[in-house]
Amino acid sequence: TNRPDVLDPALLRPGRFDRQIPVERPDLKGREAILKVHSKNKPLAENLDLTAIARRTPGFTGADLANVLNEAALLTARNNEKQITLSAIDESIDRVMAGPQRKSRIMSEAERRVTAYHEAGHALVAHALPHTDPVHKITIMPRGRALGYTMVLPDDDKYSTTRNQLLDQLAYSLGGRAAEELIFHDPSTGAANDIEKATALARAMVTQYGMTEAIGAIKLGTDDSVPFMGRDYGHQRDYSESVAAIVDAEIRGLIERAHQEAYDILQANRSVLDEMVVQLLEKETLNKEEIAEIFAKVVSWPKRPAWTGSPSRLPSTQPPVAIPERAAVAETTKKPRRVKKTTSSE
Ligand code: NHX
Ligand code: ZN
Repeated sequence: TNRPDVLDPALLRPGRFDRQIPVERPDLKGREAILKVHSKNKPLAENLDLTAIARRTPGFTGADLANVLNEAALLTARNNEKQITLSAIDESIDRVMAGPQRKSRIMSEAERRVTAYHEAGHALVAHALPHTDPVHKITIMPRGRALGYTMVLPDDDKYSTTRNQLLDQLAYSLGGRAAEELIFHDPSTGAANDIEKATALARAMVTQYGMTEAIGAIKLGTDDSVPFMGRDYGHQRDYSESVAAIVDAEIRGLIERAHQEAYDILQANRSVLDEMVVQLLEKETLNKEEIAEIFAKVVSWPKRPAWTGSPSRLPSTQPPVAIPERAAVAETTKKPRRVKKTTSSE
């Protein structure tokens, strides 16, 4: 069941269903193993690396991964090819994530340009901020309901997220809207989904993660991810009107600061933004290497000051203990990237 919360407690007493086994989304290793199972009877190109595919599909379920391989097989057959290549897999990952290409949707040059600035805005903000995942792909090819999208992908599976990572994510989400404002002074309705995501994230930071000073480490409201029987999805308020006003002010503050941050980053890197737009209008889709080349000149944005949540909790000036030598060496030989990340953080 997805709803253990509504089971009769009598069912869950010892001797009945007395053990709960959560089945979560697969991690990197799990995804690789699932891909192995579903690719068994499919003709994969020899150089196709299942680990690489697993890396590109964080958050995918087993069913999503099966779908990716099926779509890739169909695309391959449709193109009269014999073997499933990485480019077929790439297209099918995009399909599963955002829907099919809409080649027939005719976009005016003016709309393509707005889309290009919007996506370049997301990507530039993500690149400039220190706690975001690398930008993997940018496209202004319409797909599903979207006119364009920007994909960031972590190098490794992450099991928890810090406040700075979330603040960067907020700014990145608003980067598209900020670019529309900076360049055209007349924002579009298209950013609705970005705004919805940013608002939900800011609300969670305030009411679930204890990441603002005015509320502190208090959980507010009943869980809104699980619908209660017969009731709608939504936030059930279990706090007073006056606390609700503070929550609203904190959400507003988080969004407002992230929006400004995004705007400032774009303003400070205007020539790179324009260059990205020129390339997008010409090539439609840019991959990781092409993106890195254009972004080489981006000014890295400074880290935020230390934060403990209260002026009476002083951040320690004494650094944490070093990561044990053994672990560091083992990681260097396997995944050099991860070591770099952990040792360079403050
Ligand atoms: C429309 N779509 O509905 C057109 C076709 C601002 C350049 N009139 O933020 O495409 O305007 O970074 C999930 C996914 C609404 C839910 C995408 C709900 C898109 C997408 C509206 C780019 N990229 N917006 C974006 C976009 C649009 C929309 C969604 C969704 C645009 C933006 C959609
Ligand atoms: Zn957007």
